[in-house]
Amino acid sequence: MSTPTSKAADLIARENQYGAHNYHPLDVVCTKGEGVFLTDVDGKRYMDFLAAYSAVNQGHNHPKIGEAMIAQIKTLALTSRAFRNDQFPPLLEKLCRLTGFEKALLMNSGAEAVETALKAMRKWGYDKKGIEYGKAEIIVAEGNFHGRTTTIVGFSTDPDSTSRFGPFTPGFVIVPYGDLEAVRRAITPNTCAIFMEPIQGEGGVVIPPKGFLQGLRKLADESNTLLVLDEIQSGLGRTGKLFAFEHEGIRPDGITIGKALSGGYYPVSAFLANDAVMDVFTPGIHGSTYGGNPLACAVASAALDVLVEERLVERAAELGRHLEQRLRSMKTDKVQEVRCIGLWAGVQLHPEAGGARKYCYALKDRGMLCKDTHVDTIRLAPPLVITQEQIDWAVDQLEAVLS
Ligand code: IF1
Repeated sequence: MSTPTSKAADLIARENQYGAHNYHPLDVVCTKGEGVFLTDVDGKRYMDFLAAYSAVNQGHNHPKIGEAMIAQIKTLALTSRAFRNDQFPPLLEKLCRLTGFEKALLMNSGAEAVETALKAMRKWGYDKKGIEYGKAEIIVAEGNFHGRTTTIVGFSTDPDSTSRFGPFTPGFVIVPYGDLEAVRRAITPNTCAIFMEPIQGEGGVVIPPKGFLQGLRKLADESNTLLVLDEIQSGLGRTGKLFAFEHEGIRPDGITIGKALSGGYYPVSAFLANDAVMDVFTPGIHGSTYGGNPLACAVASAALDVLVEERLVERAAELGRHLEQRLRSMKTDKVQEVRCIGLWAGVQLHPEAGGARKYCYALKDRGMLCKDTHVDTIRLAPPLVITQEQIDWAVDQLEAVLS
């Protein structure tokens, strides 16, 4: 593993001295982003196979999104929602037309969109389903990742996310991911919603059994329960569809989105649903200072345009098939399982391989950045603007370090 140069070492030391140690990042100190590439302070270029956890599906520093941001910065950045602005309505309309939902509620971080969705699910349960107040239950999945607030980590099954942050918010029922019978057994008259990722990202790109989402849809319909899906990481083209739920031809009652909604320029997230759910929100009961601000709307609008105009969803589908074929034909005895959908893959190694992190370090030395997860899995998620030649080069590096 290469050691940082003096410039990088100085910056790392200052980060360690003045920054909370809530991450253990790779020792690469980036100073420039462009498309699929990041450049470090010593001028070394890397191919980014994490894409800020799918926040830069459009590629780093996409000029069209940047230009839209700069233009808006020069006119109006923030009014708060106490007043109206000329960027918010067009973005709302664009989002609803693109997603097929009747309403959108704009927030900032993904966790805030998730918290918004949780509040909507519960209030729908009380106001519309008639659940006794205080007894609403939401069914969630083992291995979930929905953000880092205390309510959200309270229903995490990852000790790193949840330990020593209690006491937690009640009303969450955890079932094995992909297990429809377990979901069926967990449903009670107090269940207001089933809330899951259509594909689990942090879990290591865990793709549920075929028919799982269709089964959730059926169980939700049979029990007058909402089905809300967290598409913050799986959405906006990553899996080769605009949203991952489209792979099973179902419609959820609501989704959360974020990350690539702004192409990596600015925190923008949203909860989307039809009127029957969204009308639980009445004036003054929910909001956020920056939610739906003009700058966020201008950035998100351009980010969505890039997704559509550059056919990034179709690219992810087409190049994803190539990525999967290359990964599955790697000559290595270290790989236990390859999971791949669109341009999103988890390469799970045998425990005997010694953990994924050391291979991420070796890949960094070869000019490729990616992230390990859950000890044995290398997560691959390049910007959707990647080319087939770049995919081939990247898999060649991966095959070399795993040989
Ligand atoms: C970190 C993980 C990924 C998400 C889904 C909501 C959120 C996320 C499906 C919350 C955020 C980020 C958080 C970031 C690293 C990254 C992550 F490793 F933490 F789990 F992607 F897998 N729903 N995921 O993936 O969105 O509030 O962050 O905007 O916390 O280190 P956020």
